[in-house]
Amino acid sequence: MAHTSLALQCGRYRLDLGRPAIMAILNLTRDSFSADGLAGVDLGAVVGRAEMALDAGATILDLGAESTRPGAEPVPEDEEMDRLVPVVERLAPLGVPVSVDTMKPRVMAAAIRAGASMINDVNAFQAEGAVGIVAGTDVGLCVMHMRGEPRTMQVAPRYADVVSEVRGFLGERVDLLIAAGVEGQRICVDPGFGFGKTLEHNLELLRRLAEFQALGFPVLAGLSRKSMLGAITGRPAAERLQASVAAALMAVERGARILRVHDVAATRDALQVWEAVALPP
Ligand code: HH2
Repeated sequence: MAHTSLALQCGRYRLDLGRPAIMAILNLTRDSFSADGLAGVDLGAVVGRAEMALDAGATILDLGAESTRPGAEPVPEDEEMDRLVPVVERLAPLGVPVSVDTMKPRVMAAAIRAGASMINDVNAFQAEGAVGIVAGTDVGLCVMHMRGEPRTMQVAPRYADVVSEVRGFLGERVDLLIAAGVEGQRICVDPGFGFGKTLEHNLELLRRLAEFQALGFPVLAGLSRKSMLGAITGRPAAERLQASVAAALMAVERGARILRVHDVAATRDALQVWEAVALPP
């Protein structure tokens, strides 16, 4: 089994993953912050939320301007860029990597120019030109598995063995990135909970998450408030904090080293307990 690196290089930052890191989700989608569309992102509010997330223990900020919820419609490229670029410029000086969650190569390039240190692509850099854009930079990359595309991905997804198929896909994408010149230390991998998977697929992925360590890259897990937790608990997204923390801990127990979460403070507390037990001084 390959040795999983316990660090991630994101531009000028080297994230030590000896202890799991928290990536805070900051959504710039129209429904989160806006009133008036393109110019509707309230920069002050986003910066305030980012600072709160950092105070609470986040060490990566993940900005997204296009919802990838099942059934979501794509956001036009220019609109996505207009929402993201001013925010990246404001957050980049805060002293932690700013990650941008996008599938679009032009948006990736604009985000990197604006100061992003990481690109989080739920489409695993499969869009034409995406690999070329990120290969020529020094940013960190999150390579995630998705079956299909957000509009249709939850329509009857099937796998013979979800873990080996998702892992095989991630391995191929990583090989391709490395062949294009990306240093391995810039890569992390993510099985993509909820992206073209049934509840049973998601549970199997979490149960067997440790098998992803064989790829040799840090594993990122995004379980926060996901509908799989709603299916289990019967609760709406706003009431899934406890379920999210439970799922995050199970992911860490199985080797995840970056947790993408909405609720940073609660996740931090849970991780501190886990660290006290699992990582004695
Ligand atoms: N999940 C969402 C978006 N981006 N990126 C990674 N690497 N892993 C994930 O699991 C992941 C992701 C879900 O997106 P959305 O439904 O838009 O909501 P939110 O961003 O609030 O989680």
